[in-house]
Amino acid sequence: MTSTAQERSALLSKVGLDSQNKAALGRLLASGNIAQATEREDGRMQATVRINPDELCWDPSILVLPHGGDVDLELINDDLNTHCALLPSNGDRKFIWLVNHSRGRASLNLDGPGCYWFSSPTGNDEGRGLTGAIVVLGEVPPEARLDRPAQPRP
Ligand SMILES: [Cu+2]
Repeated sequence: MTSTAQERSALLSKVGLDSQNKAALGRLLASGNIAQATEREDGRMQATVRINPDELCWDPSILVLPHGGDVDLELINDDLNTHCALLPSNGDRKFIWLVNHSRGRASLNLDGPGCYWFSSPTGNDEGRGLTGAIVVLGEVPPEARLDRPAQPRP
């Protein structure tokens, strides 16, 4: 059992789960890059998420939103294969085809703090590593709060 971040990434690497086609077909979600969405003056957030060539991994694979709300995503498929993106959004998930070397835009609304996943569900790409997470920071509404210990504040 690892206890520090260094130990964790060292073991992920040693086991071969931090890249594709080593220990497993795919790499683990949490082994990819992390990025934060930027905020425009109108309060909308924006970010760019890529599929790099021959990596079968979203880049970043973890996108952090500073708070709930509207986010405009630019999705860029630099891979030689056609992919798609199934994205979380209040009301209904959004789906977009990304043929090779194309880009697309999606506007999402995620108002609740928490973790949302997104993926390319075609041809088992999810299982091969094309699964990512959007993490919305912020206060959990009182009615949704679990009786958990006080969280460290920045
Ligand atoms: Cu795909």
